[in-house]
Amino acid sequence: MNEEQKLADFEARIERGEIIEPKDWMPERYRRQLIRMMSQHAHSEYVGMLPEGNWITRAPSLRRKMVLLAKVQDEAGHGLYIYSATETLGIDRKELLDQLLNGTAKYSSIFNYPSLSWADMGTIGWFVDGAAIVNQTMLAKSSYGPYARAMIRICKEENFHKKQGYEIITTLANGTAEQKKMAQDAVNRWWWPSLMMFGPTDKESPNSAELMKWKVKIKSNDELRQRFVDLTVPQAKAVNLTLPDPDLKLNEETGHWEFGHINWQEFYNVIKGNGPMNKERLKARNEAFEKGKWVREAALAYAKKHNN
Ligand code: BYC
Repeated sequence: MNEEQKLADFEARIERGEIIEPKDWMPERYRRQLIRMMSQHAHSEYVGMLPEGNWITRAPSLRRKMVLLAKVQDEAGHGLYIYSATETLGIDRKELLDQLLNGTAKYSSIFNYPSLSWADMGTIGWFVDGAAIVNQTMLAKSSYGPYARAMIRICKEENFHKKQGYEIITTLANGTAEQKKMAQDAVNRWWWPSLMMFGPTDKESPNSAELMKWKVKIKSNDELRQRFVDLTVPQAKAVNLTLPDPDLKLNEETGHWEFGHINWQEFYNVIKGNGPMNKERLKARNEAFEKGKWVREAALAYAKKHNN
């Protein structure tokens, strides 16, 4: 088969809903798009440990500390699954990590915001993991097998994460006036950045058309953002917290919650590296990498000794 026939064959497979596996023929562009998206996702999990890691030593009880510790550890695991899945596309993890550590790779905008109070642990689980579930439930049906399979397990764990976050928020929202204020303040700060997690509007999204044609993404950025809003508004009402958007209103005809204008200038500013915490996040990851050098060397030496 020539290249044209191979492409037609590949697209026919996608059309039939077949799953593409690492050794199957794929267009170079499909491979590159997956490496881009999956590595950004792996980096997000890896950097995403930092805002919550910041509160492990200050959790208000032993139970909360154990749960948060387990959650942050899960995020590291998610990073590992997705780095491994990305390696099936013929790229080395070391190269991907280098790109993260030297600041040339992207990771989710959301992790460039600071976690200022204990209530942020609730809001991150509720909003950030909640948004991730909406996005990743779709990605579990993605056309690339290793990515889709990683998403199934990740989504199961994210469901626990979301519940632990909502539980923290429910406790605070039903607590003292001060606790309720703390919960509301966290909701006010994390709401808009959470909506930005889904990426630019469909009109402004350069990659969506190609990714949807090849069923890497099954739903568009705007469709997923809307689903997240529709799911979250009733949850906020149930705990008597207000979402910081005066334009939120239910459209009785469509059944969807309409929402106000997203500050896209802020989004682009954050993904260009100028968000409130971009520099600190990269610094923390670089320091951790340096501090872990002796562990990597020891592990390699051990493996060498015992494999010989
Ligand atoms: N942040 O054409 P578009 C977690 C970039 S972690 C930064 O729409 P696409 C968790 C985009 O990359 C889970 N950059 O792109 C962990 C592109 O730039 P390049 C995080 C963003 O790929 C710890 C440009 O903007 N989830 O759950 O079609 C604790 C144009 O965008 C963002 C994932 O990573 C953003 N928010 O769609 C708690 C999901 N949005 O590459 C929780 C996997 C867009 O052309 N990724 N950009 O230079 C995806 O689903 C898709 O890649 C996106 C973007 C929806 C994010």
